[in-house]
Amino acid sequence: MRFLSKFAMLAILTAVAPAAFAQAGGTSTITVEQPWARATPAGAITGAVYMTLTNKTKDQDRLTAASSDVAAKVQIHQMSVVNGVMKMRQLVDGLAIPAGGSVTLKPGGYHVMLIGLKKQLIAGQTLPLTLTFAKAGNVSITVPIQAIGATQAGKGGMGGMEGMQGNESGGMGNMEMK
Ligand SMILES: [Cu+2]
Repeated sequence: MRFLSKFAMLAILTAVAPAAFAQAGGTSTITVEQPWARATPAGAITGAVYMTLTNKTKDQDRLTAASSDVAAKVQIHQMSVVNGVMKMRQLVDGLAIPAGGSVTLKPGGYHVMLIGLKKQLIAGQTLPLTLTFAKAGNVSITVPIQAIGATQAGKGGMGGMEGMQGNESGGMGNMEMK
């Protein structure tokens, strides 16, 4: 009986939470803070979106997919330095958000990759993004676009050389896709 009631409760939470509480910026269980995207040079075919995801539940959740009107395809990526070379790979199993914890997507690390951009990402504009979580369901957000050199939300321009050295926005530079 205990098992049954626990299961029933979980089923109700799972069914109700995303629909009832979904709003820009998160659900009752997941919040999305400080989302931002990097502006892209004209003609760029890829872009990147960053944010902080916080899981307010006692169970791990997982960002499993994303989509946006501005890109043909959206993937969850991780960038890291392997033998001195920046490499980027798709997280095919998604990105785990620990119970009661946060994960920050930022330049040089995790990011949501926009592939096959349908329009240039221009600083000062926004783009729509829908994130899909294994447990929390879909979260649709509006992402502000920051200047190309930006390195964090709200700080435009003058982000140093990072923007020019083959990062996940703009040109693919010296990165290798796995
Ligand atoms: Cu990427």
